[in-house]
Amino acid sequence: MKKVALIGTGPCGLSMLRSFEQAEKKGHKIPEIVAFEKQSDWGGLWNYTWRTGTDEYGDAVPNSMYRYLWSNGPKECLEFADYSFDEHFGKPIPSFPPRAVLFDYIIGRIKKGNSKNKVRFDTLVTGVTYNGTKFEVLSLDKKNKKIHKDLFDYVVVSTGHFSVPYIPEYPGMYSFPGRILHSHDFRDAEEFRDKNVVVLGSSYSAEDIALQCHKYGAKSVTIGYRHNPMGFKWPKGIKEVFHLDRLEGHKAIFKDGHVQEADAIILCTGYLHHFPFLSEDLKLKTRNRLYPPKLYKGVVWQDNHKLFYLGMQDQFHTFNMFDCQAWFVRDVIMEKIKLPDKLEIEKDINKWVAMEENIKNQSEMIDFQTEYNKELHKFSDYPKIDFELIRNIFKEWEHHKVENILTYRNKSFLSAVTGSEAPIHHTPWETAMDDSLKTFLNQPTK
Ligand code: FAD
Ligand code: NA7
Repeated sequence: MKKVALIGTGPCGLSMLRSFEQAEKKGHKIPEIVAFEKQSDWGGLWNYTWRTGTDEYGDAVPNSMYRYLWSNGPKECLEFADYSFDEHFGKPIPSFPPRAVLFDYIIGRIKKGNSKNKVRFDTLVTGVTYNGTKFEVLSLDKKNKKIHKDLFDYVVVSTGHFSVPYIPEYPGMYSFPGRILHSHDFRDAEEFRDKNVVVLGSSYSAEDIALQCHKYGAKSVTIGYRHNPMGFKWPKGIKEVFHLDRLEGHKAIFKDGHVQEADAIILCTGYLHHFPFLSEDLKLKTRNRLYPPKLYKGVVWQDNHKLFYLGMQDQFHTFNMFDCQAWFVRDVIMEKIKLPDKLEIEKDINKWVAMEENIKNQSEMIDFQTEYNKELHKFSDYPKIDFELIRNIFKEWEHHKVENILTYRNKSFLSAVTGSEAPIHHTPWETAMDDSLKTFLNQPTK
């Protein structure tokens, strides 16, 4: 029997487990799957921890999510085609749920089956090499401090790429008298109440952490962008200025001459694709982009077709894209999808990379990833889902953000899976301080 190693059980790993489970339900014989998860539970980034730095075993904490994190995109864009929000919660829920609600949803689908017994928890994969016919996988059982060596026919890497922070240094950091942290270690905006906060970066983390700090009472938030400002209509108390030049004592001095007193610097400077466990010939090397090179259909390693990566793209689409990827990979492993020859593979990769390199704006980024998702979807029996509606929802969401960055999360959309309409949440996001599942779901009926 073929053996598959699945590394990581965040949303991508769970999509992989679900895809095999669905094939088995339809009567197909599936390979043996061993999933490795370095945390004590599944769910990846959505499995919140207060910890930063290292865990109780000295292993790096992968989590980058924080308290009060609400979905930054409409839930209708990430809904599973085979398990709707309506099915999970028994009723339509608002479009922008907090983290705990999305965690419940992700886990809800996989909990229904018996995939958990395929997972070795608290187990860190420390080495993967290919010997010409098989992959040798070394793993560390963190609890019992035992190293295991197993052989596999296939390896699926689903270890995420928002766990290892990219931390630049600016002059003056060495002697800055306040706190300097990366968004990876940001856990609670309450810490910055009444503080002057400087946020560096101009992408999703910078946007959301600036808003969080503002919402929870920071005295001021100054965002320093390096290339392009986000340019939203920021509320009073948040401003966006050009590129940090240096810190002098408590002062943050920007290249546009702006000077700001700062108590804390939060580096929202992104993450590294980091695979210390993979041998060089198997290692994906990329920045955060929509089509990392060397991956056929975004998932099959060009140099070894028995190695797969899930979710390595920059992400507009998430959970249903991970599903489309997992269903595709499953069918390659189960030989239902036949890969074309090397030349065809190279041509296909080059086509997508070239298309990505021609993208000029956010709207085209949404179009690109929607087309990619539609392309993958064609190959497998992943259930029907209206990607055209999702494309339009993403574009509307972008407009809502431009209109008012504080209120975009109060909007509602139609499900691309069930067609049902999300209710408007009972409390506007700006004033909703309690992000618990109980409070969120306590929606008065119409
Ligand atoms: P992860 O969720 O990172 O899971 C990877 C798993 O692999 C982890 O469980 C980890 O423990 C495990 N692992 C890593 N290395 C090893 C190893 N060597 N051995 C064994 N196990 C290992 N997406 C949205 O759709 N909506 C949002 O609102 C949203 N907000 C976000 C906010 C933040 C701050 C961040 C960082 C990301 C956000 N995302 C959001 C995107 C997020 O990347 C995806 O939702 C999703 O978590 C990606 O899933 P994944 O399985 O690829 O990776
Ligand atoms: P991203 O989206 O990869 O963005 C990284 C940001 O960091 C980006 O704006 C970069 O600006 C900026 N950056 C990188 N290096 C620097 C330096 N040296 N100085 C200033 N700014 C810098 O990561 P995020 O964390 O925002 O988002 C990741 C995920 O988390 C995402 O999926 C969200 O859903 C949540 P640049 O444009 O290169 O100037």
